[in-house]
Amino acid sequence: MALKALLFDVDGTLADTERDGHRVAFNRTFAEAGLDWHWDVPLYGKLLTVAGGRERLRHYVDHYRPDYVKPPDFEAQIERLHAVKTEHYTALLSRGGISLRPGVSRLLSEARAQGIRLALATTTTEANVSALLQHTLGADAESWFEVVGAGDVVAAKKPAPDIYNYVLKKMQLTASQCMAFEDSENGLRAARAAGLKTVITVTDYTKAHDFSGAAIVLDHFGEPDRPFKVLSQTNVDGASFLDLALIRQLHADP
Ligand code: XBP
Ligand code: MG
Repeated sequence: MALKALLFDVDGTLADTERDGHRVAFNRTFAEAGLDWHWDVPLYGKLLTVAGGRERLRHYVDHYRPDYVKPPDFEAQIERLHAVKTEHYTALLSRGGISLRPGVSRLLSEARAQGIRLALATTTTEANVSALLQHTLGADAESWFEVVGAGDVVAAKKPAPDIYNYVLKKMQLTASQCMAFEDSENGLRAARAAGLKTVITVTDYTKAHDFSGAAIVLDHFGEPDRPFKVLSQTNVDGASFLDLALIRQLHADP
C-alpha cells in the first residue's frame, strides 16, 4: 500500500516540550495558586506515565499527596489549575521557549512538497499545539495539517488508539497508508493498537521505554549535517537522516 500520510505526535516528537515546557508551566501554576506542589525533573518523569494534564494532576494528588485534603469542588479546581497551566505554557512558547527537534521542519517541508498528507495525533490541549506551531514554524503552519486530533476530542487518551482512529477516520485513510511518529511507549502503544507502523524518536524521559514493535528507534530525525543514531536493529542502508525515501522503505518493510 503506497504511503499517503504522516501522522505526528506533538509533545516529545515535534519538540521536547515536557521538561522545560509543560513541567515548568505546571510548577508556575502551583506556586501562583499557593499550593506546596512542585514537580522536579525526576518526579515529572514518573508522572509522564499518565497522559493528559488534568489526568496527571489527579494522579499526583491520589498517589503522591495522601495528605492533601481535596476541596468539595476538586474537579473544578483541577479545571482551573489546568486552564492556568495552559496560559503559562502558551506564554512560554510565545517567548520562543521551545524549539522544534532536529529534522522536523525539513521533513514537514519535504512531505508538503511531495503531496504527502499531514496530521497530528496528540493528547495535549489544542491551544498548546497552535502556540507551538505558530511560534516555531510560522503563523500559517497549523493549516499544513489536514487534521489536528488533540486533547479531549476523544474520550480515552493514549495508550488507547482512539486519537489515531479519529484522525484516520477524518482523513478517510487506512492505517496501512500512513506512518506514525511518536516518542513514548504510551504513544507507540496507541499507534500500534490503531494498526500503524511507527517511527520513534526518544527523549531523555523516554529513552528507557519499551519500543518493541516500532519500525525504527532513533535519537532524532537527523539533518544532513547532524546524523541520527539508530537505536534499534533496523537496516537504514547507510542513511544518516530520516527523509521520505527512508520512511517509504520502512513503510514497505513487512
Ligand atoms: C502529551 C501529554 C500531555 C502534556 C500536557 O502526550 O501527555 O498531557 O504533557 O498537555 P503525547 P495538557 O505526546 O503522547 O500526546 O496539559 O494540555 O493535557
Ligand atoms: Mg509524545
